[in-house]
Amino acid sequence: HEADAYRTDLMTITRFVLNEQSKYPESRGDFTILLSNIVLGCKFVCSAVNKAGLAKLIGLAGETNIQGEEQKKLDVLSNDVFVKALVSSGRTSVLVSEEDEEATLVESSKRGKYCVVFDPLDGSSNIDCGVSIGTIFGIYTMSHNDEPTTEDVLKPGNEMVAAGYCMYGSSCMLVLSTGTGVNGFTLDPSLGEFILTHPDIKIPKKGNIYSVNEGNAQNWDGPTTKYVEKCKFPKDGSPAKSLRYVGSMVADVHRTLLYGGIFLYPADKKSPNGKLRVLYEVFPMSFLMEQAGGQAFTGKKRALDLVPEKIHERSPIFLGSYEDVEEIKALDSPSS
Ligand code: AHM
Ligand code: MG
Repeated sequence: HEADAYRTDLMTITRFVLNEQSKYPESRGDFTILLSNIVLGCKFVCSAVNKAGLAKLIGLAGETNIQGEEQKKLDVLSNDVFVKALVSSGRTSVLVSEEDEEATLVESSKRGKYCVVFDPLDGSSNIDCGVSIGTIFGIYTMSHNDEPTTEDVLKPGNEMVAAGYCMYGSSCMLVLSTGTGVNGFTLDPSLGEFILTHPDIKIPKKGNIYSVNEGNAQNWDGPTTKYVEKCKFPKDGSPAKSLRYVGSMVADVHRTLLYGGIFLYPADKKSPNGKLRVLYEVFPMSFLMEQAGGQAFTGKKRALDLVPEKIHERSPIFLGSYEDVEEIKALDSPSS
């Protein structure tokens, strides 16, 4: 038998989602249209990120461009692309972006039944040195047909209908859950299509990696300190865990999802609510973790049960392999 040089049955992300939606007779393809606009945003950002270093080299990203206009920074540019793609999809009513202080309430002629919360380009400290960064998104449905308001997205994460992220790394990968498991798609740059490469991702029950900014250790609370100490000096004869920390949530969570282990951004004396944002960082990643068989905990409760009061609210987060998070829960409230 000759090994096939080319796979001939390509499961693109669009085909995959269409298949999934066809299980619901009431589905009218709205979600597929919404998702294809998110995918468009991801492809744009991927291409911009790949050219970022080069653009500088050939003088495209100086202070001003040839037309004398100021060049937008990559995160601002990414935000503009996502907002425009989502509004023009005609399927959204409320958008919340990390880049915009206020929620975007979509004008009536372009409204649809979804609300999207997103961080268009997360991992800002890694942009200029070419280390992996990503886009994170979560999707809610509108629960009424009246005027949309910011309150329409101030809902617990367990009400999200879908969540995902796109990682701009050594390859460009989109990981998605619509509430029935987690699937990973890799961008084939020559086709410009995301192809299913990681069907039904399950996180290992237990891992041997912990991921945290240990530079903050002097400000941690007792339980967080105790847990990390246990990772390094286990007393039960188990091997010490390895430390991996990129400083891009998407990269750190992606590795945790595939290899197992735990990612934590705890509260500390300086940031009593941690650093990461509930709506578009903590919720989507927690949704994916649970869908992959892991857990996500705030230090006090299940992360998806949080009810945000403000769109840019923060929360401590401990997420990853089921058993590793179980250990954190056993140390009473790490972040209280
Ligand atoms: P950003 O939205 O400004 O990029 O910050 C979020 C990022 C996450 O990707 C990452 O997990 C975290 O900040 C790292 O923070 P720190 O540098 O404090 O370790
Ligand atoms: Mg961010």
